[in-house]
Amino acid sequence: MTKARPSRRDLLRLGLFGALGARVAAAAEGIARPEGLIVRNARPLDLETPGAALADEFTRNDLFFVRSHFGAPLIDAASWRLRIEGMVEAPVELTLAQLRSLPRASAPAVLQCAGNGRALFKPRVAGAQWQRGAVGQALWRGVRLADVLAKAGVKEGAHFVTFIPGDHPLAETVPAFNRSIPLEKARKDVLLAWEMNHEKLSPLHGAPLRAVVPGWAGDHWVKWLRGIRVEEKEDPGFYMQTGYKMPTEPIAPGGTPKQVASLTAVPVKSLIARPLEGTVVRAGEVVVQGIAFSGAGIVTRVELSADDGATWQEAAVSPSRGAGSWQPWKVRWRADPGQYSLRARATDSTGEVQPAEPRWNPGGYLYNAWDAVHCEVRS
Ligand SMILES: Nc1nc2c(c(=O)[nH]1)N[C@H]1C(S)=C(S)[C@@H](COP(=O)(O)O)O[C@H]1N2
Ligand SMILES: [Mo]
Repeated sequence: MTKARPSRRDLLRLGLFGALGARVAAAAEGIARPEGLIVRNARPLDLETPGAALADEFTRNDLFFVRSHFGAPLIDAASWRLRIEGMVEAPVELTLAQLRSLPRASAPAVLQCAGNGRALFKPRVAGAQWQRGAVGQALWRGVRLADVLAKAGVKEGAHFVTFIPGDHPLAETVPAFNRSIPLEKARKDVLLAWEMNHEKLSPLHGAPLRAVVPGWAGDHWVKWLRGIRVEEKEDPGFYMQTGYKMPTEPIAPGGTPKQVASLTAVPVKSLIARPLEGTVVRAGEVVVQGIAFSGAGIVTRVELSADDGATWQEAAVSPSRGAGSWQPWKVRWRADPGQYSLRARATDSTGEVQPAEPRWNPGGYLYNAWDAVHCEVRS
């Protein structure tokens, strides 16, 4: 049977529905799915960056991991507004053009999903089974949240800002992805970005505007922003009160925490980008390289072990490009023929060292045990 007129569903698929009005919810099916990414979930769309892309200082936009709870909404940028409300002197609504008239700001920053590495926890933890690639670095460009807040004037007694998202839960009983950060962090280095690696932000990554929260896990980087609410307390909804919590004390794998706290900065972590997992390399001098980052400071040291941590070799680490960015590292490894498990561990400026074992937690968050890549060396 042929249909005379396209249905709403057809329009969504063609990506045309956004033109019919602002704030229209749509499934991600209306937006072309980038190729070359590993599909961890089809609905909602969770796509992982392949290991090979971790060798780039800036992750290509088309290889940048995607995580969304409800799918990307299609938003008409022309009628879109950002509303600043709550504990402010005067609520304001800003168009993209008005935002662009503020002083521009940009920053290289690592976006890592809180659940990156979840698949590596034992016992297994429920949730998207990310391995190593729910992470990437981009050059983000937009305006400082501090400047936007100043436009509305923050009132005395405010302590948090809540990002109000434009994506829609699939059922009314499902809470929206409201996320709060302390006002102090909001004013320090948070950006509202419309550009990623010199390209217009794509619908999957939060167009027209997203939060960039350097050093903090991806759950704070709210996409498809529609409002900023200044508040005394953090948002009372599910995603602040129940989701994204970590035990305050270490617990045994499989255990139940006594007390939990909200996630903030990502702990120090290094990843090996070359050689690639499962490859064969030539004996002799092998270049091992990767990236390392820490939300708490800068990376001061990266070491490589080819004998499960018995001995370590110092890598050359590139200087930091700023808070929340990642630092490439490289080391020449003298390799004899054999099977190897290469391990990397980083240390940051606060003295934190990547641990041998992950800190198991029921959400499977913030995995940062020594990275591992297996390779065979042949003469
Ligand atoms: N509005 C909205 N923002 C969101 C999410 C979401 O589901 N809805 N997911 C968050 C999570 S958990 C992560 S890890 C990052 C992923 O950003 P990316 O898809 O650009 O990589 O977006 C965050 N921002
Ligand atoms: Mo995430």
